[in-house]
Amino acid sequence: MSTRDLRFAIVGGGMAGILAAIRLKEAGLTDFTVYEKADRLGGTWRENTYPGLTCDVPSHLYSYSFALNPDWSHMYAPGPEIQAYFERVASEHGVVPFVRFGEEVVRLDWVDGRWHLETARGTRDVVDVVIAATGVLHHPRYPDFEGLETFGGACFHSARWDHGVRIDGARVGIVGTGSTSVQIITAIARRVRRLTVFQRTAQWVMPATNPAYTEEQKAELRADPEKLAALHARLCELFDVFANGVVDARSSQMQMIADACRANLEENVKDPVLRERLRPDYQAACKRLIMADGFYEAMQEPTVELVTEKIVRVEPEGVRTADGALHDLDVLVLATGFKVDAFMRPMAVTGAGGVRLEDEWAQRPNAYLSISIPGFPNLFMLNGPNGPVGNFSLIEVAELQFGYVMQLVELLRSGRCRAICATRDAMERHEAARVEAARHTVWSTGCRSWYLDDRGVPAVWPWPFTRFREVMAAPDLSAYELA
Ligand code: N01
Repeated sequence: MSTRDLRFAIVGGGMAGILAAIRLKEAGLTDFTVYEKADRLGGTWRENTYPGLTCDVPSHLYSYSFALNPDWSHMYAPGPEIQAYFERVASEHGVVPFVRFGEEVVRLDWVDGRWHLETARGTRDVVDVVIAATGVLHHPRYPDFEGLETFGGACFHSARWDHGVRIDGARVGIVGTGSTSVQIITAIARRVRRLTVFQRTAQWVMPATNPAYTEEQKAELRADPEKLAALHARLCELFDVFANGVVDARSSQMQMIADACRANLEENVKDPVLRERLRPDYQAACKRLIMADGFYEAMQEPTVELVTEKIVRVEPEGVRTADGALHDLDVLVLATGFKVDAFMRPMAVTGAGGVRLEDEWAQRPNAYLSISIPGFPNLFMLNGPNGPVGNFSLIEVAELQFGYVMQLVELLRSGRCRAICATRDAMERHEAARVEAARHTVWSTGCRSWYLDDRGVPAVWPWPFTRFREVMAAPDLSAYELA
């Protein structure tokens, strides 16, 4: 068997795309291009620039295992620092020359055993393998409020923050109370004239203080890479405990989280009326758990008003709620989340025999182990559908997935096969087991959240994270069709 030279396209230059590029280079597979639609790397950390943006996963965990960073400023690093980290790592690992910026991939066609790629600018490429690293929380979801377009002030989505708009001293409204909104509220409550928080569903909030690392601590980690690695490993273990707990709604970890959230609410919201309005009626961690420092304090600022009446429409002057009240606003921030089922769409992808991804995913997106779609050979997704999401590091998830993908790539490179993709049977068996297991997770305990698919099934990895590690360690080739 002779080895084969492979050409790769990596779609997306965020955390996972940078990772894929670094790993391919390390493996000596340097015939690749990273197609990035924007003019900078960084993905979600490039797109989100809202005030208060912080990673709610500890920084020493939210780092590439091969590029640990002794210089994180805080336990939970601010967004711009994370963006700088990704750009620095990409630059230090020589990724940038492989990137074509301003190139949005719009088409992928599997023709005669290779992927034919086309970008919005008309650039064409023909590659053997595509790595889709297009992110999950990528496409903003806008609410369909009547009259939204008539609003007379500034209005934007949290992921499209308009820094030209003055917040200081303004009357600001914010729709939503997810992780994003909580960070924005905490950051701007004292800067605005008035902040009106439109809450559809109350949230459990896990207190998470965010101490800065001292210069001595940073110097110590810088001087001792083993200590830095041990810190990363310790956090991985700690988060495993959490990740293993969420898959059993009655686990002791979930009970501890529920107790901590309840105590946070009871002890930190003084006004009993406000406290009840902020009290959720579902189990903690059913929605993505909010980790926050100072949110309840912000909600009790005299500038902040909590509105729980339903929004009925937006008018030129502000937001009208079901009780008839008009909330006058200068700025309206839509922290309303993301379309989480798009993945690599709207890219038009046509696989073997002319099957279109749009049709394959007509009901909902799916892939064997979140990575490979039957009928779409040599196309591998990172952070694809139904994978581990939640309050842990998507970097570790992507690293494990890419280690798995590289083993499939090795089959192509070594000449064992020319095309590989999961079988439909393997995907369907996996999906049936996944749906059954998902029923016992905390995400199924009765709340609305972005984890749930159109059937109300959590679109996540429903088993312990340790099992995910085991499955990612080596592909079961009986689940694949090799051609
Ligand atoms: O979005 P969300 P997010 N009318 O979907 C409300 C990650 N993240 O941007 O709960 C009124 O969680 C909606 O209400 P309800 C993290 O994974 C990470 O906050 O559906 N309200 C909800 O309150 C997170 O989970 C970091 O009833 C409407 C909010 O908008 C994910 O991003 C930081 C509405 C949307 O919450 C998404 O968080 C920040 C409507 N029509 C975010 N439509 C890190 O630190 C929606 N809402 C890594």
